[in-house]
Amino acid sequence: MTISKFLVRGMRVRAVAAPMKRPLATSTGAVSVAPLLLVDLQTEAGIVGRSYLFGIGQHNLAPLKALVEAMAEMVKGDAVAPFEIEKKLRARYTLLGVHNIVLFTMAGIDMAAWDALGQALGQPLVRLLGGAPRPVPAYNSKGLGILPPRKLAKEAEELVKEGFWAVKLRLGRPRAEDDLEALRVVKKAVGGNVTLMVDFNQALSVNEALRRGRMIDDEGGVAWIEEPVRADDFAGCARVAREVATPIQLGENFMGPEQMAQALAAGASDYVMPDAQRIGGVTGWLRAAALAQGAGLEMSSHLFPEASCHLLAVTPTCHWLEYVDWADPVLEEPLAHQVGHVLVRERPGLGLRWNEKAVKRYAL
Ligand code: SMN
Ligand code: MG
Repeated sequence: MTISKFLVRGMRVRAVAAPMKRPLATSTGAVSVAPLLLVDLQTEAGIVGRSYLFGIGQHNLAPLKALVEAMAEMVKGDAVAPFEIEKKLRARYTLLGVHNIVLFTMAGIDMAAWDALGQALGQPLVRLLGGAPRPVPAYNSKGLGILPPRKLAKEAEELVKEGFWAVKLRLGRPRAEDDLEALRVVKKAVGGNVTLMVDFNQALSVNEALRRGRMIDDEGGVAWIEEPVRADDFAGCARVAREVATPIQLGENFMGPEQMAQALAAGASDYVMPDAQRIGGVTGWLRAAALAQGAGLEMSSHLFPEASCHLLAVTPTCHWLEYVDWADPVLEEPLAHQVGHVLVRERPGLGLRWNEKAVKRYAL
């Protein structure tokens, strides 16, 4: 098959609710099943490119599905060339605004297109991007939500026992003392050799973030403080980043590389962790990785570990992969991890294949 004649035929989109072994409560909402939209980009050559989108809530999957189907009509018959598809869709959506679910949908199509290319060329995404498969340092992010201290200690031990040297604790309880207690309990449970991140999920005012940030500085041993205040309050984030010694981490809510550039210009964050769905898929990630390189900032990933491991492997300032197993119930071959690392495999493209029986069972 010639790549120049490799054309989009259509998109098949299915909504599933994948069960989660450990529901995750954050300060601003809980996730107890993983609402996923499975995107199959069908090509005229018969190859199917696959990706998934994470809806956060099940009610978000219907509008996402409608958008994927609308965009599928726009790119029908076009070459499977992700940069060209991005340019076309951005132009078509400029008047509406390339944000939020419009951007997520574009990212889903982008990732599926890159996956199709990888399959057509028989290469894993990491090789398509000029890199080589290698283990990527990962933290176990499947648990440690807003839980009572007794449950936290047990869960922290379990997450480490699964074979990781880093975990992330969610904070943002109404009382700072309760966050401090949770932090102490988890630190004690995992011991000094385990890297510990904390995530406020935007729960705090700037003043409260300064107070709790100093509290965490005094306590010590925290690798980063994630999203202490509203994620798009770059001035507020910058103030917290300046005045708190522990590094501030932002990124899961960067809506495309353009917004990440604004955050960096404002000095809003010490580290960055884009989300493949919000940053604009593989294409958006590549641009974001160059921004992080230019700013000299360590770059981690948010969710989407299957795509993120390829992307981090070609990211100049690669830091940590956020490991979750939330898509595993619908995957033929879930991502493998070993001694604190996720392994990038030699499977073509992103390496996603659906377990069709499971897809049927969890269909919405
Ligand atoms: C998070 C975001 C979205 C869903 C679950 C958890 C959290 C993280 O902010 O960084 O893992
Ligand atoms: Mg987070």
